[in-house]
Amino acid sequence: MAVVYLSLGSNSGDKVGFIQQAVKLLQNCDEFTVVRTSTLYETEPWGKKDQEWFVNAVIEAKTKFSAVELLHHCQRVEQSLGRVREGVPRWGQRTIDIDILFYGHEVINLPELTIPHKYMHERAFVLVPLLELIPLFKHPVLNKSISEMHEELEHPEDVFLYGTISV
Ligand code: A4P
Ligand code: MG
Repeated sequence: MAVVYLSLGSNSGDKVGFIQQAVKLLQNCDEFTVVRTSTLYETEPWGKKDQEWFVNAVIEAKTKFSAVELLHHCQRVEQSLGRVREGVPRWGQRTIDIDILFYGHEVINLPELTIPHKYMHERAFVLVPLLELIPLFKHPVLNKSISEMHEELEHPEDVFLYGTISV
């Protein structure tokens, strides 16, 4: 069993509904159990600014999946919620995006999978919800806690409390 942290984001349609459905679908199997969820946040787009605001959350889960199996599990859930990748620019609009932030303390560098997630330390929409769950957890490559990474954000995008996940 590995303890993992996933980032969920949506900026199209019923954003909160997509996040709640994603949480349900993710744990609709024996290999993945949600342990805790952060609250939901309304967040300014990071990266590509000229698009709708996002709703974001982070979940803590236990899984029997390997890291690559977990990526494929997340991608299946994205697909079943109607995520279209073709023709949409990088960092562009999406019904649901599920990123793996941490897989235990492992460091993974594969062509299709980088863990810890390569931009997580630059993103308030990831660090603020993570602060609720694991403020003292240390990034295994940067060797900094979530609190430290949050304090060091230079130009954090706006992040507002939005509500709680109910599944
Ligand atoms: N991939 C590599 N590592 C990982 C990982 N740790 N978790 C690969 C998930 N996927 C990982 O992702 C592209 C490829 O990344 C995948 O095929 C996978 O093999 P994608 O989801 O197809 O494309 P993307 O999401 O458009 O690109 P990318 O670079 O993953 O973007 P991000 O990092 O997901 O960022 N602003 C706010 N406020 N809130 C957001 O949620 N999200 C993004 C997307 C940008 N701005 C945002 C938000
Ligand atoms: Mg992604």
